[in-house]
Amino acid sequence: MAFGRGGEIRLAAAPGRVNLIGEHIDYHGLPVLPMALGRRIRVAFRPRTDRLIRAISEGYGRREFEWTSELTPVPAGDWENYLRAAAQAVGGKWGVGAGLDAAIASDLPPAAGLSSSSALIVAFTLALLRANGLRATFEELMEVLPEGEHFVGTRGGGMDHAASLASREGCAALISFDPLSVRAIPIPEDWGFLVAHSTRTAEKSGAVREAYNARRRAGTAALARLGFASYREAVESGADQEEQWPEPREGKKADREVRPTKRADHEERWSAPLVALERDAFLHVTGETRRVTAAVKAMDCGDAASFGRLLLESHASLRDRLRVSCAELDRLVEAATESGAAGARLTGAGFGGCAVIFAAKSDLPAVREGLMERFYSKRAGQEACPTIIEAEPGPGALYMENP
Ligand code: NG1
Repeated sequence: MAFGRGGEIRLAAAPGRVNLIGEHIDYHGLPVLPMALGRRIRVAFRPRTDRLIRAISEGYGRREFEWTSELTPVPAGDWENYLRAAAQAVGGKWGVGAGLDAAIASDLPPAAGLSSSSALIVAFTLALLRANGLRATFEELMEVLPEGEHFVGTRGGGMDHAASLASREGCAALISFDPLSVRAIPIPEDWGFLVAHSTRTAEKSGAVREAYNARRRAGTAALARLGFASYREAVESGADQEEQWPEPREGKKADREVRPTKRADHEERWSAPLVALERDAFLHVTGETRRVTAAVKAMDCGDAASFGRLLLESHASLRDRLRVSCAELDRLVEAATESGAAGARLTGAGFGGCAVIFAAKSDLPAVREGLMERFYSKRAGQEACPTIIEAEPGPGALYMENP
């Protein structure tokens, strides 16, 4: 090991995930449908007797810090923040313990919408716990992990951690947050998924962070202005479907106000105008929630056509309503359907990164070829090394036999 010989080396690992459907809704407490990948972050570690945490990762260099109860972040973009987030999460709930020496390896591409950063936090958290002889339940881990991610600067939801921890092999994970639960939905054997990179990098610890947080704020503001206690209540009320939602009029997009028409029993609710981004965030969130329910039904009964259509609808809503897509992702999704995919959509926060592409397993080679021809060959320099991964549903960290 990089930090000298001796002592027993132990292992912890956590997989990345791809979200199949349910985008930008986990942070509003709504159910989502990701699956864990066979690809993972692996941590080989050796417990120490002091509080020093030392880690090395190929391509990212070596870091070390003293584990204390009041860790603060180092400058944004430094990978040490993920280690600190894990130490802070463990320290906050179980107390500061013994540190460790760790070597980290990964076969997950970074900044690709596959949640490599959450996988790193999950794997490092498990390493710290194991180094200190602690066992944590899924619920306990979910109390601290999403919060730990805020330490890095993103106000994300809990989807990535839940999927990385509690997915089952061969299954998608229907994750509900209120109350927390994970239901394994078997993926039909003949369904296949590709994850393809758009060639635009979405570096979430950088500029995209504010755009992501703004979507979250707009959705929350819309809910409050409309007087709903939660999105679940808004979806159940059917308000998004029954009311008239006029398109915004002339003017600067973000400032335009829209006022849904009043319904007798909702007079109060509609008296507050929404700006366009709030309206659109509200409609995306409610629509996406319905699509998740429909997608689970489609998966349960092997209805590939409906599942594919729902993915395309999700992409259109992320592009037109939430405005988190980009030209490359839009083109990639189109190229996928032109190549025979049943559906495709951006996955993860968007603003670049990857699309998830759904097709019959037997069609995957043709879809891959079509993407080369229609998408990657048109992008200078990308033809040589396009990032297309076949996403096979693997087990979460809590169910792995060999980390
Ligand atoms: P990505 O971009 O894959 O890390 C982020 C959030 C998720 C979720 C999606 C959008 C973090 C760690 N992850 O995923 O919780 O909100 O965006 O659906 O912030």
